[in-house]
Amino acid sequence: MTITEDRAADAPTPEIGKARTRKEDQRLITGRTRWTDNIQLPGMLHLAMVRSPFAHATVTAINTDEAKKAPGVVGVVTGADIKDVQGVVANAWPLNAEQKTPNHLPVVVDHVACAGEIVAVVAARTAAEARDAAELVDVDYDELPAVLDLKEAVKDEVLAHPDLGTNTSAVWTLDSAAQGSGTDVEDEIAKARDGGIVIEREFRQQRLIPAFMEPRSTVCDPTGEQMTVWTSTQVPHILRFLVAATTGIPESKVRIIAPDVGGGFGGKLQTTPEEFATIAVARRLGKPCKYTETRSESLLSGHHGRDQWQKLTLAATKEGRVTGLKVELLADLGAYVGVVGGGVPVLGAWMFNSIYKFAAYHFTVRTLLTNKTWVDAYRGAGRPEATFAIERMMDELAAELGRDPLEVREQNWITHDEFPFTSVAGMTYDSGNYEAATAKAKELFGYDELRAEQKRRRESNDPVQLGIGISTFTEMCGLAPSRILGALNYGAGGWESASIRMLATGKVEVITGVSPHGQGHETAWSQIVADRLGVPFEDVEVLHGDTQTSPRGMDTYGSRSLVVGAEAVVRAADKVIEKARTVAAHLLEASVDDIEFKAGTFGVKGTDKGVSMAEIAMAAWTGHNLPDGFEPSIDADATFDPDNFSFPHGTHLCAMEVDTETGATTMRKYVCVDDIGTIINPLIVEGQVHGGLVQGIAQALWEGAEYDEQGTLVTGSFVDYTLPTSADTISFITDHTTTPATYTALGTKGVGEAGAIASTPAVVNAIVDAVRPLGVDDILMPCTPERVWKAIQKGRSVP
Ligand code: MCN
Repeated sequence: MTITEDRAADAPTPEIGKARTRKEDQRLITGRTRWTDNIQLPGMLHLAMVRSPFAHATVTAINTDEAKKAPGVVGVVTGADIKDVQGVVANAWPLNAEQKTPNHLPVVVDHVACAGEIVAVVAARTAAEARDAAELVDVDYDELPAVLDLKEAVKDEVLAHPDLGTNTSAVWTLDSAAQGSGTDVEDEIAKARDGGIVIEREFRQQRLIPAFMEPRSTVCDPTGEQMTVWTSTQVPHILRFLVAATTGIPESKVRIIAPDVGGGFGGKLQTTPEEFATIAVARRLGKPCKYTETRSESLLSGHHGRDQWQKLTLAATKEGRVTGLKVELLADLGAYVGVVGGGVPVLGAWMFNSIYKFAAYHFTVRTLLTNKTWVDAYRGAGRPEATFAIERMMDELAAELGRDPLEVREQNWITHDEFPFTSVAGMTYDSGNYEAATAKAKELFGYDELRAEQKRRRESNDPVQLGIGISTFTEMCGLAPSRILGALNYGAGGWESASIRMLATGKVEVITGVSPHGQGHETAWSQIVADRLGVPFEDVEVLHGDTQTSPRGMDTYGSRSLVVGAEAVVRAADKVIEKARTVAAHLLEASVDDIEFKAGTFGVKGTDKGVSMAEIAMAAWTGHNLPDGFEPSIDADATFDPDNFSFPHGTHLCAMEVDTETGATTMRKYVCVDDIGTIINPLIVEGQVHGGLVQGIAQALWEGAEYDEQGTLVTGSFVDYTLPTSADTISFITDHTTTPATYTALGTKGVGEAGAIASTPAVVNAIVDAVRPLGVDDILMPCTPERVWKAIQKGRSVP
């Protein structure tokens, strides 16, 4: 598709690049919006879920008599009652045809595979009555042995789903020699064992919980011709498809609305048991129903993230050139295979090689079922895990060589003159400049000065040691392209859609297929359209998140909205310009070829004659004076499916002080220089980066979901699950370099996950760097003072 060259981007004060405050914030932060839980419908019932306290059990009997008699109760529904109509919680990314995928019923009939599974639903006039009555539902369970540990799960001695006969869901491999993108990794490792360097390490990616601000909530109104579902989701379009596909309700009779959604971080890209259960119960009772989870339910039964054991073997020459990397993963899926499920570790498969040039690469993941809450995407999904592992390995290599870790990275990274570059994993990176981002980060950080201070502290045996952590990263986001997703067995496309309606008053309505949940799309999309069409920013209205107004879309995840969704908007805008040009030529009595478009006005070249976009919109609306045969509309629709993923990159540097007597860690300085190509709104980008950084740092220092031996989530509230606040972090120094993407009109790259992907290894590398002279070469995350202290004691005791 050709992009209109003479678009209005050279308007007097371009909107793109302006740090505008977000137009949506006014309603979001002053309580003037409607979250799902605010929705009230006449005669609406409230639901409460009866959840299994056991991790693995057979349900032998359910007695609902007492609950049915409780005040306000209208119905109590069990899994058996809705067995054939409740649909299934789908897995949209089977890794291969052999994948074992347990049937995931929203309300279980007889088999409970993790604590928190729904065994019955109570519907009552108020939420309090529903919750009280849920306590009266009497469920008999026969407890079964539970498998809770990944390394135990591999042995298949205890099965999470006995009917499957194994805990292994799938094994998936990428091999550079097999696919022709590199040499054989075993050969490179063998060569390195004979005169080079081989580093073997095992890292743990602990289980995390995507703790969004707004707990999940769903309202279903089944009473009209068309069923309407309001839900706090990232994926209204995918949900509409899966509800239709698994319940038999035609897609045309399902309207899904994601009103303003208070965060998701990947946690709301799941189509949830609670959504399906609410729909099934509402249909059975014939009344609108609402279910809103408590925070504890959210932590227990919203999907979790990460949870992998990672075994890496890195081969290098004795001069420090990396030659091969072998990655073996065990990935915990929990009790079921989620919507993306096993695809999460696979998304990381192309990123373990990161910004480096290796000769050989091999990646294998074994996805395993256990009796814990299911695991799916959490901010970064697969890429933070990969970045963590390779960045830790680069530090280990530097330590082995006794060299500066930045210098070793520089020796191995792709240089800016080598782009486009096809990596050993087989991805083609379109553009990047790792040297520039690193040079800027080093300067902002005061790298040499901090290294000098570190040396002084080491030499003086200061009890507080200083460590410097590095993370030079790239990531792969902007999910599309559809063809590649298809080749990977992903069940949906990656394209995105947009429509632009030019209203008679000169205002512009933009309909986008992506569905924001805190990212500020309304503002950024308005900036893009204002520039493109030369209309005032304030005149642009962005509509999203309702499958009726926006019938086509693939929704928001994988930092895809700008690079795919907004590119579709650009293409729709360019179609509007071309239609308007024809009308302008007619009105100005000139040839179309003589019409030029600048800053919202169509003019005749070499004259001062012109007509504005708003005047053309009015002319198209009245239809009074249009060219012969011209449809009276300059509106346009477009769909965009890019040829490549988006590859943002950056360099993060972190200084940590570690008290070697107590294990306490303190962040001293954090610098991040990201390169996300063209920046649409620097203020939004700053917010995205800050949020991501805090989440990544939290994985390194504080967060971790823990289960006891019975499979009970012991970090089931914010008392036990340490979610940081701004008071726990320091002021970050952020900056950027700009290397535009080459395959999009705007040249943008995604940013929504970058901070979370890059920051975890920077922090852990810094802590390990601080205490390496004490014999420490790794610390399990989260690096609590206790773990750091124990690692120091162990390091000191190792000769
Ligand atoms: N942006 C920009 N210039 C760029 C890149 C991005 O101005 N070069 C702006 C975009 O216009 C958009 C925002 O930054 O307003 C994020 O854009 P993008 O990188 O396209 O990411 P998405 O909009 O697709 O958002 C998804 C991403 C993901 S995957 C997670 S997880 C995440 C995140 O966004 N969850 C979030 N950011 C979040 N922010 C909030 N507040 N809440 C969440 O749950």
